[in-house]
Amino acid sequence: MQVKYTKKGFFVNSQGNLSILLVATIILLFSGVFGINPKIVKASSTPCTGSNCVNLNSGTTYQTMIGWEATAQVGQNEFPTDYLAYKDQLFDNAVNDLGINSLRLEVYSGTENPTDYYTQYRTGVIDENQFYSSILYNIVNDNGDPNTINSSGFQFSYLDNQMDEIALPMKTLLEARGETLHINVNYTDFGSSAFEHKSNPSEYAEFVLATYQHMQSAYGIVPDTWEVILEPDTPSANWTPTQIGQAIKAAGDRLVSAGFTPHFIAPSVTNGLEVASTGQGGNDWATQINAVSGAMAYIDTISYHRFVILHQMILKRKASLLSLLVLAKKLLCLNTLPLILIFCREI
Ligand SMILES: [Ca+2]
Ligand SMILES: [Ca+2]
Repeated sequence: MQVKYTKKGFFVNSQGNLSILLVATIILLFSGVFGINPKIVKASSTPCTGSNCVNLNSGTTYQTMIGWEATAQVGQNEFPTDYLAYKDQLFDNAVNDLGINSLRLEVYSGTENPTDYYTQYRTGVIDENQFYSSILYNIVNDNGDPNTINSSGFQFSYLDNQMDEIALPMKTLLEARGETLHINVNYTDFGSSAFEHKSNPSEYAEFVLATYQHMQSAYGIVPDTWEVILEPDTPSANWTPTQIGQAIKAAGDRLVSAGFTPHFIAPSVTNGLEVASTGQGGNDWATQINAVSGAMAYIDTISYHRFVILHQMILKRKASLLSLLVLAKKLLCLNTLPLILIFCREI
């Protein structure tokens, strides 16, 4: 596999930069894990004209990337023995070669449950299908009072696994480079249950606070950012923009009352065209969230997923999106390839 690029010629944009990173990701996977050694070829004088070329113009700047994020999964659940053989090399490549400096740690909605099903899964009491099919998003309320946390009603073993197995090793590697690890905790809810956080903003707020307090007591670390709900526009998640806004307002207020500083990310929809008034996609998530009084003040980053290609939106910035970005501060986008997710953080 080869990548060719020149210092002069066409232009550089986020798509071009991403192409380099994603190809580099493939190199990571197939050279670090499987022993293949592809080469990156840099042609400095003659613009590359092939269909697989990326030409850079260092005189033109578009977005400023402030970080690269990956999901905190390296096969530790599916291959609990095998992954031990490659994890150190993988972390080293991710930090020192790719430049990954942010992790998305997922906390599933069924974390609020009196039973620790993740530990049952990892110890063989239940199998993978049982864990992922019906248990993951089955929320059982800790008690009848959203203002009183019953700690035995929350099971953070999966979050702890991501911290222990991935975040802490990468944090150490980044600090050795003089950098810091950004921890983005992402609430996931791809299933329905009799009790729902999305229908009870004060209960969602309790869940967020319980997670912050657990991480603080267990690791002395709190989330740098909290991604409110992953892909709410999917049929299995099925959150509305108003529900997200109400959850943000309640959780933000609750965190502030407890002495934390909220930095929320939303709406994390699968179709970026629905983020703002683009005239496509049929929804207007960020604008409707903004309509909930007090919600936008807690949003640090507007997010979307690039399952729908957004060249026009990315390069030219729709005016409505621009106005929201002024209210928020950053943009988080997700790009996908089979096997791996890469996120870009930009100002
Ligand atoms: Ca509760
Ligand atoms: Ca409670």
